[in-house]
Amino acid sequence: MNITTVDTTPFSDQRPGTSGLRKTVSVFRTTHYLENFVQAILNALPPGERESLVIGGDGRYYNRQAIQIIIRIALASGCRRLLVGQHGFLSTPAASLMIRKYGLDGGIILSASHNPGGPSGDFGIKFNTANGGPAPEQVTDRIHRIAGELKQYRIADIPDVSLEQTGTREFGTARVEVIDPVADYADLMEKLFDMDRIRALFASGRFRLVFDAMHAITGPYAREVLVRRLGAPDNTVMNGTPLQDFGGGHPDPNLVHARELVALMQAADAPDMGAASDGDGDRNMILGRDFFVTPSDSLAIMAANAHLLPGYSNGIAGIARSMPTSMAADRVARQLGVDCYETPTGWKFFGNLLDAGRITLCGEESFGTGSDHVREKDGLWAVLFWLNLVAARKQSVAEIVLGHWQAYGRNYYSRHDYENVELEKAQDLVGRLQAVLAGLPGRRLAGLQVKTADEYSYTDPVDGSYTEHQGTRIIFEDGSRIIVRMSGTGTQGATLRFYYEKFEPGNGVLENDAQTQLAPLFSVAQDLTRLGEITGRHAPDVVT
Ligand code: VG1
Ligand code: CO
Repeated sequence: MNITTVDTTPFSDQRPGTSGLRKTVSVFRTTHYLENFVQAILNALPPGERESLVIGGDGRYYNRQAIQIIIRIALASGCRRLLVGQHGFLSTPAASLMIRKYGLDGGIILSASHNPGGPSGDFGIKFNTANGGPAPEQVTDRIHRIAGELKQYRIADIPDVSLEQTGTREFGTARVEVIDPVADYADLMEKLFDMDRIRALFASGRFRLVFDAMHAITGPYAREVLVRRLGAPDNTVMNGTPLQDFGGGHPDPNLVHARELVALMQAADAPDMGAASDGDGDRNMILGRDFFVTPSDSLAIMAANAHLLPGYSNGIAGIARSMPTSMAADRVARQLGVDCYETPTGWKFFGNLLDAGRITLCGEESFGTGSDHVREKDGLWAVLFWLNLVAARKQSVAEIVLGHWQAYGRNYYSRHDYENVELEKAQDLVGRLQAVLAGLPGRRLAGLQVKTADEYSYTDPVDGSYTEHQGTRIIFEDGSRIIVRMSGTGTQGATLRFYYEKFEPGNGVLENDAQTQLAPLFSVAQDLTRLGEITGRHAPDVVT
């Protein structure tokens, strides 16, 4: 195997965000751009801890070309074992499983998750460490620093490795194994859930599910688990073939982007349950008949019911949620007598808590839920969890949620996104908001008394690592919250996220529309941030 050393110039913008490095495809195709970043990842790892990797992606445009480049760079850096998903496919949760199951040093996942794909779309690289989870900040900071100084990369001179058939190719003493990306994952799901019970639910003919893979990575996984192993009819999986441009869609499972599914679920003959997943298979949306389960509620309901499922029958050790996620899960934790942790946005902050055994379930308001079965959020896992719940409780999705609200109260919740705002304006807005925080406690706004107002920072309780600037929060005496943060996953301008939450006790108004219920908080946030005046925006682009 010939290895060439190539002179290159460093890129200062290779800073991973909330979840990996995301740029447009055209940026990733800039000469040396991808090569540099992959070399920086490998250089950031101590020798001896970069010998085995899993590589795969969500099938988006440039996935296959990128994989060939990564194989060459990895071999040139001394990797001895590379597992690559067949056709280049691997969902994010399956990649996490592969790392853990085969004791690998890490994984490189090619995805920009829910961002659109295609030649003019986005591309991305996530790096996961040996625990199977997203690299923590210390590691991504090191990668960024190395990328900003990189002068050379090394690349092996080998032909393209065919990804079409599973099997092993040898290059000197190194092996490249093309593996079935689905089988191990499906086997793990069988261990966690009551497959017989779910199979009986489908066989009864009285229950219909539609799963929208949004032309992204979960199609093959959903077919294997739902159709082949659980006996659901073929037409259960819609948009099940991964496409390079996701069929022109935006593979983000929410009420706005999963329009086709939402329309199905609102029709007169709607299926009993609807679900969708995102580009790389780590997000999920759960719907009942004309009924939407907010991700925050989903996490709380999973926690309250986990003991009904085989994989969690011994109960849960604890729960974690990202800071902007509603506090519904906290109420369940209190009832169960387990700890509930609040972490910054991004799955990487759950890793230490999961590894230390402090939590079993975790989730984010952004359609992400997961457990200690892997170290990523897991879309199809969440769907199976809900299927198992429906089968075990013999209730509809809506009945389960309503019952939960009656028992625990309802945390009304909504997120408003303002996309593609000019960066300076977004920074200006956040800066001005922060400047008035100190004067807010004690003031009454829209009839609510402000309790605290601050910028969120976090000290990891396991390793003591500290991170700051993780969002601005205004918390009211009654537990209502307004949170403002800037997205760390976009590729154009800035996205401002406003998160709203208001609690209603179990004997209160439980079935109101969230937008109506939260409206007083919207005005408070708009006035405080001078949103309209600074950004010229008067309505959010996406409401979830
Ligand atoms: C968003 C979500 C966050 C999630 C991240 C990655 O980040 O808010 O909760 O972890 O996307 O999701 P941001 O910084 O844009 O708010 V995904 O499915 O990459 O992988
Ligand atoms: Co994703």
